[in-house]
Amino acid sequence: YSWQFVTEETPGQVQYEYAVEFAELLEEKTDGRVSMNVRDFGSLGSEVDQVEQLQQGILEFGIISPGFTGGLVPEGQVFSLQFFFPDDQEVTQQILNESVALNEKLAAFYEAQNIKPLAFMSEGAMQWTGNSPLRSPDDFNGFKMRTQESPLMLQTYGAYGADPQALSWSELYTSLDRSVVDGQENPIFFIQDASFHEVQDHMTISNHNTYVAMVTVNNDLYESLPEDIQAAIHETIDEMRPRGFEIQQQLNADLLDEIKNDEANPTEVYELTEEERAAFREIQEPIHQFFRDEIVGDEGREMFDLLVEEIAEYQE
Ligand code: 6CS
Repeated sequence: YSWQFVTEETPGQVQYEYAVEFAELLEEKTDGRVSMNVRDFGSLGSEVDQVEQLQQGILEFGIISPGFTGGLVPEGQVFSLQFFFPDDQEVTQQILNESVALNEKLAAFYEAQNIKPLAFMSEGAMQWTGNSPLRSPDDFNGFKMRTQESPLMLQTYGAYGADPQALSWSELYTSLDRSVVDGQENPIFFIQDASFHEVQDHMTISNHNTYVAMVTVNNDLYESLPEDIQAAIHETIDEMRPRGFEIQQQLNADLLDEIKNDEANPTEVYELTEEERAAFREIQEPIHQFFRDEIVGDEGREMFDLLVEEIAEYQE
């Protein structure tokens, strides 16, 4: 088997580093029956183009962000909800690993689109950057916020009074530089590695969401594989779980220091207090309910209700 593995990121970033280690481990476990080619982001088009190629089986494996499948699998927009998963990244990763709502129910919605999620991984807590300070919901009034292609994500920023706009990240540096947009959200490692801090004056440690990506395989391909290869894929996924977490933790910690110490590109880093976060949370909570009641159907509601129960259990 000779497979292409695409990610939405470049060398030195979480998805890419994960994919390289995953590929090596799977090749080793299958004694070379599988060979994987990790592709660089960009050569195959945008994040959305990659999802389509994965659906068609032109690409076999991919790491994709649910934010780029909002139209295709509305249920996946659960990851666009702010202040929904626990702040504690380890607890959230444990939920991502073990949740039946996500690994069975949400996975089935993707499988219906010929994409099989094998794992959900945190790339770290999300932070805001802007060309002006972002400390209260009012600061978002009229703010041109860049988001991924998810209708619900646009709505979460609309609720703060922002003027959100969906873009591929390949266009984001230039768009920030030229003030086509005023700000964006991402985990710290990505803000530094994509150099967004060079064209933004402020960074807010808001921890308003966890950046979740999915490790996926084309479903038809997966179903056609012999059992021993399927088993090797799942073993690789399981062994990579702690590695994925370590990769993001390390990169997020190291690159925060890089941003703070970058004298050529000064960025004011401000950490929201719990009280300040509460003002944002209050605006987002009705959107959790809106997702449940208006965005998804009956099966999506079952998934959501189960996930809410699971989160409550893990938080205890
Ligand atoms: O902001 C984005 O769209 C990109 N952010 C991350 C952390 N990974 C890939 C994604 O396309």
